[in-house]
Amino acid sequence: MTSNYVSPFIIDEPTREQILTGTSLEDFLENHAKSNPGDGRAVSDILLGLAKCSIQVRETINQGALGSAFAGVKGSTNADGDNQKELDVLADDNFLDAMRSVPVALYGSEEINNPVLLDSEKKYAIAIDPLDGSSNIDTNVSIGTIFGVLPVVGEPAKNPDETFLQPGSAQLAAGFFIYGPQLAFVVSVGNGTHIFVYSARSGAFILAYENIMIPDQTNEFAINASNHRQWSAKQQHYIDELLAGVDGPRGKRFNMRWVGSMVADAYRILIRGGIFMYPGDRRKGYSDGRLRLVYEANPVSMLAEQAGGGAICCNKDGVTRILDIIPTGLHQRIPLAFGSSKEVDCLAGYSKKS
Ligand code: AHM
Ligand code: MG
Repeated sequence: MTSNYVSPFIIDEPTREQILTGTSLEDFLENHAKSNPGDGRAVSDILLGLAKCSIQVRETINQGALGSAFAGVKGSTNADGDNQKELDVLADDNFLDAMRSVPVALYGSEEINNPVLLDSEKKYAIAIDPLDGSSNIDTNVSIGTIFGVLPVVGEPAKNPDETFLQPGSAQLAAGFFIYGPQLAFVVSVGNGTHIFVYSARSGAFILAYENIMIPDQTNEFAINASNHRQWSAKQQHYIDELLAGVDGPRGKRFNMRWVGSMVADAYRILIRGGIFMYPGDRRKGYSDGRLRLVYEANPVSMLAEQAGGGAICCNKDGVTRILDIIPTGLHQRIPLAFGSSKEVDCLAGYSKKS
């Protein structure tokens, strides 16, 4: 049977990829290495190692329920008591292996209780959540990998924890991969936040947004509103005033989005603004929220700040910039809010009110 059907997806015009400058991640990192004689080369090698691994992880994710990695719950729990899925563990194994061939001394992961010593002679450490949003794995919703790169301090073989107890401001680089409709890499090496999109056509990550800036104002918020009754009075008051819309004190309607994968909510906020919150609440084990300081809050806070946004912790002690907090443990949780700078300031104002 013959058909005259012509796919609308086959086009002769240049794609946006061809029109873009065509800067690949490799070019970008080579430039970073050359212009930063100190840590630049090592950081670039680590980022490239992570990026290559993300392509493998993405291939596994793309198989979905047809692949063996979607077999479901592995029957074990991670350091925080969450059920581990096959894919959580597989992603962790893949990234751990990838870090063996780059200058990483220590690997601190959500999926492993204690940091893993890879090579005590190396000078860098990686803090990673290999699969963020893992409750979305089976639901075909975006998930991701989020990480920060730290300089090693002290003696990694004797006291591996010490390196991970540095504040987020010590991060040399941070980023996340998002396994969504596109495979994208959001990264900062301390000079802005940039977004690379993976091109299957060229087999490379291509710079799609250079120096992305989060709009400073927003009318969109992200929070798991089902926890409303468990929040502090100040947190409830802030959200209630957003929900009051044009008739309330904020005088405008706010929209809500909650993916349940922080990386996906963060990507949306980078693209069009918004505020993300996971505050502490009264549920058992949730007094400091759900997100982990060292490998979730710190990387996303560096990316938000480098994109002109804000990132704070609001709790009973007041308001603190996330990147200034000295961690007490690799798996420590922290109440987290980040996003459009004026909205983050506004939330801080509510948290300070008596
Ligand atoms: P995870 O690292 O175990 O996937 O947990 C972190 C995730 C975030 O990606 C997301 O923002 C949050 O947990 C969702 O929590 P909840 O299910 O309470 O809405
Ligand atoms: Mg996870």
